[in-house]
Formats: sequence, C-alpha cells, structure tokens
Amino acid sequence: MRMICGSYYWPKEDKLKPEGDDAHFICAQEQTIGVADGVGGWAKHGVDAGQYARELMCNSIMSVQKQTIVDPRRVLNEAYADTKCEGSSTACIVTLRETGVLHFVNVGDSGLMVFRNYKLLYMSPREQRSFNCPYQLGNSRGSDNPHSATEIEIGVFPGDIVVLGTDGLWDNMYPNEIEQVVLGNMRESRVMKPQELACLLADLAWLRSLDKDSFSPYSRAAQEAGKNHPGGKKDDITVVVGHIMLTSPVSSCVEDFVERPLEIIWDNTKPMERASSTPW
Ligand SMILES: [Mn+2]
Repeated sequence: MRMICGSYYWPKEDKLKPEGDDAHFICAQEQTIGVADGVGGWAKHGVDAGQYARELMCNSIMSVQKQTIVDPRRVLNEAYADTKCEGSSTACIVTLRETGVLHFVNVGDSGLMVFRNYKLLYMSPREQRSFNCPYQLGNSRGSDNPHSATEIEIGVFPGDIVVLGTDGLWDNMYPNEIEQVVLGNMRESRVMKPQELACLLADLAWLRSLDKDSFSPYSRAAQEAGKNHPGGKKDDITVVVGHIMLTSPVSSCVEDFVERPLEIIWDNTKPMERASSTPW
C-alpha cells in the first residue's frame, strides 16, 4: 500500500513571526509524514519555539532518509537528540508500511484521525497534562523526552483517509464536522486531491478560529476545565492528508461498503492517559 499525501499550513497572523510555531514534513518516497507545534509560551522568554519545531522536523527528515524501513520511534529519538534550539514542541510522526500498517508516535496534542468508508474510524489519544498544557519535547528542565511518546500501530486499507493535524485543527473543528467534509469531498465522482482536502480543512478551521461566537471544541474543553473561552481558538493550523491506495494505481479502486472494523495492532498508551485524553 501507498499513501498519497498533501498538506496545508495556515500560520497565525503575527507580523513578528510570519512562519508561526508549527512545522511539518512529507517524505513521499519513504511514506512518512510529521507535524510539530512549538509551544507559544516561550515567547515571553524571548524564544521563538517555532524554530525548535522546525529543527525537530528537519532532523526528522534526515533520520527518515537514513533508514531502510522507517521506524517512527527511531525518527523521533534521533530528531530530538539532534536539536540545539531552545524551546519545546509537540510532535507526531506517522509512517505507512507496505503491508498496510500505519505506525505512529506522538507527544502532545497534535494527532491523527483515520476515516474508512467516509466515516470516522479512529482518533489518536491526545496527550496533555491539563487543559492547554500538552506533553512537549524540549531540552530545558521540565520538558518531556521521547520516552513519553505514545506509540500506536493500526491496520489500514486502500481508500482509508488519514488526517494529521496540530491542535489548531482539532481545537476549531469537531470530529463530526471533519467527517462531513470527508464525506462531501472524497466520494465518487468528486474526489479531492489530498492537498485540496488539507487546504479545505485548514480553511474551515481558520474561519472558525476567527469566529468569536462559536462554541468550538476549545470552548468546550475550556468549559470542562472550569474556564471560559467563547469562540474559536486563534492558532497556527497545520493539516496533512494521506489517501491510502494499493501500490498499483490500476487496481486502486475502493471497495465501498465493505465493513472492516478498526484493528489496533499495538498501543502503549497508559489506560490513565487514555481516559484523560478524551474528549478531543
Ligand atoms: Mn497549536
């Protein structure tokens, strides 16, 4: 199996930091994608956490290119070990094996969803210590290291759609809203390219982020934490979409309506974390 990928990045409007705090990569040849979200709180210490996130993703590409069979855990370990910048960042690295195993590691509140037959099949657990305080990789005391990464393998099939994003997506769009967008744009005669879907999702999340009145996922999470945050969440928004196909394009037709349940091959998430990681 192969995953055809595309991405879109909407940095938060900030004249001093036009690149924002998110970073991502697509290594099409090696079937590996990743996102990182530099923790904005560093700005008050004069540190641009976006630089750390970008360094982490650049290092990831170098690690991917050294490996014959990509191990996302090794990518994260090597990328982290080679960072020099100050700052901290969440990270999620995803690789697809030819056998149809989607293998990923995650630290923090970025994450992925998998859609099958245009329905939401799977959401990765979101790792945060408390509201708006994700696990984060960094070199300073108090930051996490790759040991705290969640590592998960799930089985995927041709036609499945992977949506990988930073919290700028998840805090502004509910899972069922993303599902509606997938249903409306990936079916039958009008199948969007992965980059078009990534762009559409990022646009919708961006519009919501500016809406002062909406009850966004972020508003809901704030309410559950006893805080008040009406409206969307202004943030950098990164979306990477992977459309899974058979290796031979000739026979990559999607078998619609074949019910294939979720198959989790490996999941090292601690039950406690799993419980506290929901809802999105
Ligand atoms: Mn963010």
